[in-house]
Amino acid sequence: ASSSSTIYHATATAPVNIAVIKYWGKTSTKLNTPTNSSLSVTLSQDDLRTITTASCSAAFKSDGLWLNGDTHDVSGARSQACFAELRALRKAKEDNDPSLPPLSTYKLHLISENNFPTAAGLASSAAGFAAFVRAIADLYELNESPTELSRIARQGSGSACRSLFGGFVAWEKGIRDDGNDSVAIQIAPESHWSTIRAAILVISDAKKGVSSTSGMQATVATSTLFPNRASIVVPARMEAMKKAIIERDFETFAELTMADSNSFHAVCLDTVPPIFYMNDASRAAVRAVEEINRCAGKKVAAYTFDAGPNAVIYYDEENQDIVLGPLKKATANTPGWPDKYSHINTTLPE
Ligand code: 2P0
Repeated sequence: ASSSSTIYHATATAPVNIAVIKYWGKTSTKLNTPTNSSLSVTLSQDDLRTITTASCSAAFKSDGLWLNGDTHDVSGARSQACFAELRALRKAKEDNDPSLPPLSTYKLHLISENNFPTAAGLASSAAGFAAFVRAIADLYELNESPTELSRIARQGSGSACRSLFGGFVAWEKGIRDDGNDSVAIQIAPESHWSTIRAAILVISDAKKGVSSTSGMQATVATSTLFPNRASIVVPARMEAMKKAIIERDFETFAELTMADSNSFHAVCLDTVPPIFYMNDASRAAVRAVEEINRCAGKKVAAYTFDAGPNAVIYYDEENQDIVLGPLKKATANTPGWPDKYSHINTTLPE
């Protein structure tokens, strides 16, 4: 039995994903639709994740979100779009089954916690909005597929759509004007290639200087390299990357990952005014990986950098010693390399 003070709740987690083919650029800022498709690897829940409890009650006075104990504004268009979509799906369920409590009419409270520094270029918004959508969908007992929920999470933060799945995930940019086919699909589950590892070198946990949203809009508006990247380079890479993943071809995976990170940071530099996300320590990590691969005589490690200086290094677990040993040595000798957060070694879920 329910009363006006009944509180309904559900808890969900979503891991961080790290793109190997980068999302950078929007065709619509309102719909959060991208100029190019992207592809990522979802990290283990045990390593970097957001955990969110969604609750609702007739007694709640307003919608609210608390992240790591601080209140966050949910009046923005992105949070509101997610709330509206999820409530509409719940409302349809209630219309079909009048015995259900009218949760769609209640205000929502979201309590969220990250187990990693927020806004440090570690894709906190991706895990955040994915957990936000997943928790409310669970609270509302929605049966929508992860792909359908990804359509909603995309409106919160683009990269969040990819965190609805584990394993290897593509965000297909879609061709519809309403954005409804701009969704995530799983290319392969984590079990397909469970020996892949990611080492995250946290060079700085400071909040990034240029937000992704404003940075990508500036790039789209001013970079002359960007149209070639979005329409020619990335579409070809998406196909090659899917093939490399299906075939568990680490060398091709590594080549494409490094090339796409460099292409993304090149269009950032080509933006007016230029955007610098990588720093001297980031470049030292690049040189260390290049040297590791040269010594191995093949590509055993791949670096990638997001909208911040932190390095993510992908490798196959069989090469752990030849990758992490020299990487630790090289970074220990680098001026400006931080003592804290030196390495978070992550594994994909089993
Ligand atoms: C990615 N990044 O594919 C790329 C690589 C950063 C560099 O997705 O404006 O926070 O919320 O849609 O998703 C960061 O962009 O941007 C991002 P919004 P988001 O992971």
